[in-house]
Amino acid sequence: MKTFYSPAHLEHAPPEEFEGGRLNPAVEVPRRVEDVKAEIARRNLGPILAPDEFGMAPVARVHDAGLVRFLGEASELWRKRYGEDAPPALPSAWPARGLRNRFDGDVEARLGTYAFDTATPILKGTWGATLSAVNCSLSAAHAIKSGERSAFALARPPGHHASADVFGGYCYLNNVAIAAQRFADRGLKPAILDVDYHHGNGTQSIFYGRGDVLFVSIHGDPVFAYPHFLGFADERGEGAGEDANLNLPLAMYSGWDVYAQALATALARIRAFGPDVLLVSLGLDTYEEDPISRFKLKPDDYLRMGEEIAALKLPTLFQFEGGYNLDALPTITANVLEGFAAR
Ligand code: OKP
Ligand code: ZN
Repeated sequence: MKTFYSPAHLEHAPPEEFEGGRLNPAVEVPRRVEDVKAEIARRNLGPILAPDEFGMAPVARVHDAGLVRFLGEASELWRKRYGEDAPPALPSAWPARGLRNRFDGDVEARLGTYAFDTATPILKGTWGATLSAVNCSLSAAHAIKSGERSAFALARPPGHHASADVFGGYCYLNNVAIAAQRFADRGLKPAILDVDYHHGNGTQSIFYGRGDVLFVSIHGDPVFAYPHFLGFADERGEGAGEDANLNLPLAMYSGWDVYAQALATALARIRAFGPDVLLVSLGLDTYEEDPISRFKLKPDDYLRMGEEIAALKLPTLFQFEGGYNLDALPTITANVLEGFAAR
């Protein structure tokens, strides 16, 4: 399997994150991708390639122009205002109910308008890293269109929490959605399977009104899990997208027995949709010792996950998303890819 990787992600290194009202060290860090890359090389899972440049047109197919412009200029505006050595840009106020969204405001106003949480700081290198991640996804899509059975976009920041015009959840642009749209624009019918512990609210919202892209997600029930405000089972799509959205929220501490059943349901729905290509939002934060999540998957379960996905016999793009146990992350990520390749 070809893996696409760019070192540009190293320039996006958030120092810290609010958690439980306190500042903790960040978990979405460069080492995640660096160590997975090393494991892929160690296990000889295939070539690790630099992405091609695809420019902004594929991004504009998914994202709002105002969000894209803001992400591109936010760091500079922030540092002009607060100084070159200012901490990363974060919102401090949001246009909640009764207030006005302002798409043309200053950097403080637009941080509130475009961001939905405080977990997603904008640093000097954030935009470059974000674009490199998109290019990895598009390169993986291109490899699959050229006949590869599978490809892995090993990139960060992740993307599945970013919607057309809102960023958050460590995500700025939605890598997997941009790749799925690319397939759709080339006449292929995509299905997206999101196995990250957190619901892919951004991906869901991008395709919610569309019947040409299926979105299926298995995740911690938003009753207790981030992102809190989307991901419930009654969200089934709307209009032309009715029944093209399937959420499978699971209870706290779910292990492989429960998870495997949900995965079987997800795969059956994907099969029934009859897609030409599968995109997997591959979050590895379902692991039993993930520091921010509460599922109980074990290392060998990820081999099974890869095998089950392979049984669909679809060209498959794996998109790296979450997963924060740095000791286990290389092993469990490579296990999915190896399980897939073995079938
Ligand atoms: C990104 B991905 C709550 C902190 C929430 C954000 C989690 C983002 C997960 N106090 N932190 O889906 O792995
Ligand atoms: Zn996650």
